[in-house]
Amino acid sequence: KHQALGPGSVLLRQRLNTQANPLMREITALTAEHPLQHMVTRGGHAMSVATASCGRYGWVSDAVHGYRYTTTDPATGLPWSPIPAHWLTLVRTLAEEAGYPGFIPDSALINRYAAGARMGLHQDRDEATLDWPVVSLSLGLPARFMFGGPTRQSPVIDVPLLHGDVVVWGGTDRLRFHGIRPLKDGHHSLTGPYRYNLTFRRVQP
Ligand code: MD5
Ligand code: FE
Repeated sequence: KHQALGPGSVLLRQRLNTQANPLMREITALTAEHPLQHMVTRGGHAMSVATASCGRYGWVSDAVHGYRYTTTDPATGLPWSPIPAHWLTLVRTLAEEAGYPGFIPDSALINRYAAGARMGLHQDRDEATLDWPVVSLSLGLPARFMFGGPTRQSPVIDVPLLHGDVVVWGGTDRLRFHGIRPLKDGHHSLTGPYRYNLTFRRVQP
């Protein structure tokens, strides 16, 4: 049930059950207000993953400024919507199960992968504090997660991430390189042709 992926990382396989349907409905509502966007990296490449955020801080990128967190959505000019209260409760429980009690995220990133979408090896280090874990929820189509090490050259292990899986990445694993291999096409009864990934973070201490 609780599988250690690394010294600070825990995979909670198929942890989401009845929560998956309401999560998907709320994703649909949130992304109606804050449309999923293919953010552009510094240098001008559009990402294949489409993203939106909620919470006090949202993760954005554009060709001029690169990756950063903002309090307003560049697509609409509006403040990001609050993280739904029951998401906060769920995520706090999941983090506690993984050994990180008291987690209150101030940012939730919604990643949508269509067939062929991928995320190259990277570190999550745009946050002003690295003391808290990242809690990641997978919905819909399966993905192959690449779990690397402290450098880009470190060997990578492949971990399948399936509908309902939760991973909590903390401690010394917080800065490991990681990515997602190109999504295979398919159909899922809840998400259709997509994989959704929700990642919850603490951006400001
Ligand atoms: C995904 N998303 O499945 C992943 C899940 C992202 C991203 O990578 O940046 O949106 S979060 C995976 C993660 C986060 C923090 C640390 C580690 C993995 N790690 O140490 O391997 O779309
Ligand atoms: Fe990441």
